Amino acid sequence: MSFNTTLAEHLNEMSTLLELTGANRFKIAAFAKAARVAENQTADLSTLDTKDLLAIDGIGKGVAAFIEELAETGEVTDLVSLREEVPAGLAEVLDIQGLGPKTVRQLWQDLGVTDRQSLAKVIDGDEILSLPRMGQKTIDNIKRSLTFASKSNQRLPLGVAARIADKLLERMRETPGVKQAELAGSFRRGRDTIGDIDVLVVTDKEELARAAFCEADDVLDVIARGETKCSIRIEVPTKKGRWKTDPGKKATIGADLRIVPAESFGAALMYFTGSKEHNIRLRERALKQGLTLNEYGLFPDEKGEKGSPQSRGVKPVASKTEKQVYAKLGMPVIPPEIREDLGEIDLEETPKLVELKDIKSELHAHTTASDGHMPLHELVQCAIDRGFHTIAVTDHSRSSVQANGLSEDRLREQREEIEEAKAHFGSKVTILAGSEVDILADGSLDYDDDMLAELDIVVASPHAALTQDPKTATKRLLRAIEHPLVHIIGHPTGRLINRRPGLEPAMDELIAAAVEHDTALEINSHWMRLDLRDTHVRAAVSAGCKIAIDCDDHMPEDFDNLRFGVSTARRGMLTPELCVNAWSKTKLHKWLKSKR
Ligand code: DGT
Ligand code: CA
Ligand code: CA
Ligand code: ZN
Repeated sequence: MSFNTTLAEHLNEMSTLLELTGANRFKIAAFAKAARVAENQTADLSTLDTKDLLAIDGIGKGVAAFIEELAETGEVTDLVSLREEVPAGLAEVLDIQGLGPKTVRQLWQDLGVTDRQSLAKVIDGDEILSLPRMGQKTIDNIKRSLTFASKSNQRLPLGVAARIADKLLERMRETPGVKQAELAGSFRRGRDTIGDIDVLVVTDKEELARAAFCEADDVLDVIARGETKCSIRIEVPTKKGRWKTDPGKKATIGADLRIVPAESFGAALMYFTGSKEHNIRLRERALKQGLTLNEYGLFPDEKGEKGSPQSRGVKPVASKTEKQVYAKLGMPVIPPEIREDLGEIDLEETPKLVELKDIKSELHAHTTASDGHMPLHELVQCAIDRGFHTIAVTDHSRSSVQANGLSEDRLREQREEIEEAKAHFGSKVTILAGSEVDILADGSLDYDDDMLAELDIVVASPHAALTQDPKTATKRLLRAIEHPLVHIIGHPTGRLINRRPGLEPAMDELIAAAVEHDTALEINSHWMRLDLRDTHVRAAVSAGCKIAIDCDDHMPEDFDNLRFGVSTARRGMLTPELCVNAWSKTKLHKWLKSKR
């Protein structure tokens, strides 16, 4: 993380904490403003002296001292003491709609509220009514917000859960005695949001595995520490990215560890991967075959016998690997992503779903010309490093003012820069001159057709007016899909997971039009978007619609989001044939040219 980013987080946190301790409102505002200033500075603020800092608009004496202390020591004493004073959970309470800092402060000081849970406890009591400005109506509003907030915050976006899951798996695999470790549950199935993380291990040193799981630094709470099952709550590190995480708001996620015997690892992995609905179908199928299936294995069904087969010492017909269990059920191995009881039980063979390694091109990426953080050369190098044969440069169009969208003049200038980059990189990669052109509210595009026709690739995306009614949204998107110069519709609904629902167009109409006009629909791989979502992909694939899986890169790390796009694609049963990014260079370029 850059110093300026760290600084902005500290400044934001300072501002929030000052608010909660009832500080002077000018001081609160000064820190909040400084946070925005810090984010937008190109110079590294840790390298500036006091004079230069004070010369920046929005940085006064107090903030300058704050910056210098942070640069020198890595912390700020004022902030540290405020953190000790204010319970960490209060920031979350402050986030609840209808609760301002004054009220939150009172709830804390007078009623001992320190987080959402303790607020939920006092909300039904009489004491809360004694607070100034607190009537039944306000209380009802808070209650409603509290339930909504707990609902939408329960599940973490896949990409956020991945930060914990990847680490947890690595930690278990490195623990002495551990023979096998796998992630299961919704994470393995690649769902867009995760309730909790499930980990399975086989070990001959059980106590070490329990300790590795329950005693790591990021464990906030151990809910259970049993022989074969442990449950913990983990703190999720916040990361600054394109979508800011709220200052001071600590996300947490639960994780379950199961220690299972080596001989039943496959059966356990199947059971704990789920989904529950898929498991139920499998058990029905087993019963029809005179077998019984549980997390220990597939057993002969001895009707009338009491207790589980494993407890009676019955030998399973299969249990060690998933492959063996599925085989004995007379089924191909079902990829985890489609274990959702949506027809996969009847598959005759394992479908050849698209894989991470199939992806050979990136067709939606930004540079510093608009709101990206990578200069053109860096972007191209990232694509080369991933082994891609093609990289498309698709900066924002003029209407995306907040994203520094390009005027037609600037877009033409960029073409010159792209020509220079082509000469520089030679045959290492094909660089496409493109645009992510805004689909305006009425479905028209943000550049003239003449301009669009000059580009190698056009990704058209909705960015504004995302609360349109479904009918208007359908018409709007249909117009873009039908446009002869458009190749791909970027993040078609504009949803942001847990944040905004986005457009709700008639997806079947869009898909039919996309097939007819040979336009691809995008799966935007950013974990905040995953748009198209899995169900849309599924419908699109069954209609034969082309799909693009792109990362919409703004910074080098964004390329790593591809795995989330791919799991969403797999959940939609996408095969490499329909995925334009999985095509060879020749095939891809032929399609792109067919629209010119
Ligand atoms: P999540 O955590 O809400 O994102 O979703 P899952 O699918 O990871 O659910 P979780 O963590 O409650 O359980 C993991 C898997 O364990 C689940 O997918 C299927 C299996 N499982 C758990 N409880 C049951 C149950 O009561 N019946 C059956 N058949 N399977 C269960
Ligand atoms: Ca789970
Ligand atoms: Ca679980
Ligand atoms: Zn974009």
